[in-house]
Amino acid sequence: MARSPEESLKATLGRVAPGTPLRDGLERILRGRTGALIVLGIDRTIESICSGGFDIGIDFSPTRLRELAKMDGAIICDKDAGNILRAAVQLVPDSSIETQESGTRHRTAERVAIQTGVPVISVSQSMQIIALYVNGLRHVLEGSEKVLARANQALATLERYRSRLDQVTSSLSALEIEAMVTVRDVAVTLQRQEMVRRISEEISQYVLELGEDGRLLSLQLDELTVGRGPGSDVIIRDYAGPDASAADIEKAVSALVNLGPTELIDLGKISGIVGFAGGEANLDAVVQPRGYRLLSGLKAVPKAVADRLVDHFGGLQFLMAATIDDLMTVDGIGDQRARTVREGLSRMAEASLLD
Ligand code: 3AT
Ligand code: 3AT
Ligand code: MN
Repeated sequence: MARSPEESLKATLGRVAPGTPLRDGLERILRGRTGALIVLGIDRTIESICSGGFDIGIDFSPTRLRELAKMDGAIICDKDAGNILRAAVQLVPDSSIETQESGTRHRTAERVAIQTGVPVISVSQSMQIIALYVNGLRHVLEGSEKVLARANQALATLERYRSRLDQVTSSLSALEIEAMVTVRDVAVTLQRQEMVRRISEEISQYVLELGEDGRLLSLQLDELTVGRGPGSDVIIRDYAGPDASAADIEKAVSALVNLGPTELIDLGKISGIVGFAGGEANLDAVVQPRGYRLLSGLKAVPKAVADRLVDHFGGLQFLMAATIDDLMTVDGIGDQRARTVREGLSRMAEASLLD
């Protein structure tokens, strides 16, 4: 399973988070002003670029790491920094790999990370910073106060985005029941979904990065993400048309996720991802949902049954109009379930009238 550089960076951030022995060791090195070059993992490629040094093979401890960092050269740990395997190693990565860094320690760190895919940590003696190199990414570790300040700002943003998302989502539900949804309503809801997803993602990275200093933040994030309801995939499925396959939906979701920040403002672009033609000019066209999202709100209706209902009736409007007898003609819908669906849909219709 190949991970993206961003995912590998996140995993590494977790390993060096405050509260871990590795972070403790790195802080000690920083305070001792010796600097260090630490490789997190060993494989064939790493072996092949190691020269000199000596085998150690002891349990990891912060003080051991700090003592070994007094020597020149790199320290090799295993992937989870449970053991220190080697020290005083000269690393000889491929010198044709481009690097933006200047000092030999940092040039080496960047090249080794790119060449091997194994995370490398540098503690700079001259600049007093700890940096992670993961594939082509570089991330400077900051103190928890700084990260928390940024995280709290993001949290306030999430709070605003979340309340706006709740607004557009309940308005979409009401419009769906009244059969008055426009392409714009769908695009705006997806846009808001994605904005909330992005900022939540950013905060969960801070949570990882903060380790034991991020517990409160993690609770706050949980609180702001509960009850978010179905994701973008369900909305897209509602509007992508009956011929869209699961793979099509997946592709659309990843297109949404990969939109640049300015593209995400463009509702025409988002409507195109769902499969609506005409872009910007077509935003006021009225469209009908299949009904997956609203049905997913009925706890007593399993997904497979909801799928069959939508397949059978072809759209939310027909479902809303269906009698209990109509509903019972669908496979897997008995008397009991038909009533539950009927009542559920009626309740939603009433709720939308009250809004
Ligand atoms: P000292 O006795 O400490 O001066 P050393 O052999 O222990 O020498 P270090 O590993 O302490 O060497 O490295 C000291 C500096 O030498 C670090 C770097 O700026 C420079 N240096 C080492 N290897 C190279 C290299 N291959 N190319 C350019 N500069 C290098
Ligand atoms: P500082 O910011 O000064 O800590 P730097 O990138 O300027 O880092 P230097 O050239 O000053 O790096 O080298 C500092 C030490 O880094 C010297 C040596 O212990 C270690 N180092 C540098 N290159 C390698 C390498 N290829 N393998 C192992 N250790 C290295
Ligand atoms: Mn230097």
